Amino acid sequence: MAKVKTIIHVDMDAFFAAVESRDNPDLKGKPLIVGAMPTDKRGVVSTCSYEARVFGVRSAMPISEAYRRCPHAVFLSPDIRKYERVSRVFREIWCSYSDKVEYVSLDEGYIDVTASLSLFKDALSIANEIKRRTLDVTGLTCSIGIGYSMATAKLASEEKKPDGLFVIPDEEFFRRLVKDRSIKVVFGIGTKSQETLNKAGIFTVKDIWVKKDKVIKLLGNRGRQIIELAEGVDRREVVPHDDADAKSIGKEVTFQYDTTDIDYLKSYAVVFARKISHKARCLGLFAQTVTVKITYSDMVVITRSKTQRATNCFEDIYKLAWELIDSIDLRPVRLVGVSLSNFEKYHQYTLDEIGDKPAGRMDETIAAIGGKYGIIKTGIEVEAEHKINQVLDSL
Ligand code: TTP
Ligand code: MG
Repeated sequence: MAKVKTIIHVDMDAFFAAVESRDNPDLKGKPLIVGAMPTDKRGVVSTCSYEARVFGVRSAMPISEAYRRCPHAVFLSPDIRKYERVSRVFREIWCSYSDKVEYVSLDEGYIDVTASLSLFKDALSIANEIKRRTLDVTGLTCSIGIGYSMATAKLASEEKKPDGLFVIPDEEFFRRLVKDRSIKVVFGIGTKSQETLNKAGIFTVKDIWVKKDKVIKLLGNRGRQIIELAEGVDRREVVPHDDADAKSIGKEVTFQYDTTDIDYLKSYAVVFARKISHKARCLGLFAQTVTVKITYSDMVVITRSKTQRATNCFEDIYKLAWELIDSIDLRPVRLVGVSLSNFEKYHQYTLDEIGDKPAGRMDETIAAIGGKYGIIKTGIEVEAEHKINQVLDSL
């Protein structure tokens, strides 16, 4: 039998908004919306204070809708650099309890404390200590979940938000807790799968348990995973990101049919650049080297790299990847990948990065208000996705 794990999931409360009201006491207790400005037609809400949530304002909502619901709120633009600095401080606290810490985003992470329990009283004491130390050092509150798996720890941290602490000790407790809840509490069920399952009459977690065949028929192998998660089984391990030891961050795709269409390859480079730029930013990493990997139809693999001033900026990454793709021998390609490596440990911000360089600022704003969530896209990304869809439709 697998060893029982104890996992802690930490999620800061109203993170961007909490940092802003910490730094400006006039904002305390007020509805505060961090994101685009109300005059910005295409912008969205990054996050808002719990006072604004009372009016129905939510992350990712169009800013115009947020303004309609809560016109008296204070609207602020995100200051990602500041949030990255704060994040580094509380991540250090997490790391003092285990060397198995996985960061999911700037404000969220998993700590596997299984091996640390002999050093500390129990998981509850660790969680309480993390909450107290985080508040002392950063002035911010967080919500913590303790579970026997990553999925249950995450679910637990959402139970008592804000400033919450909740424990899901075992499978039996989990099953009792979620039995009659909407299927969206199951890790891995997004809006699309929810719609598909709802259409087939599957609304609650219990429905998944009793209609397993239907779930598998509708979602295939992913359906099998979802059934396991709905039953409280999650085999994932916490994968520590050791910033100093991170070797590379990359994404690649193997095509169904080989291609010689260079614009198709470049379109994937754009999509990958956004993803790896976001991940590098979350980890506070700046890469000196961008690499493009190509596997040709005859399985010959080539890599082309370029080393330059360290960056994690989307625009720098895709432009370098494009240069590298332009330099390859164009014959049928089976796989394309883009990766970052050679990370600089202590990055000295340049004036361009701190200041008004339009590309950098745009990149930062997109990362803040939806890059990760795919809500806001630059023109180049829209074009790239269009190209990819065109090719996929023609297959
Ligand atoms: P979340 O942890 O999802 O939200 P939150 O910390 O603001 O609030 P909660 O108390 O419910 O945890 O996201 C963390 C930060 O990520 C959030 O402060 C802003 C940013 N974010 C976006 O920029 N866009 C989004 O759509 C979401 C969900 C978050
Ligand atoms: Mg949060």
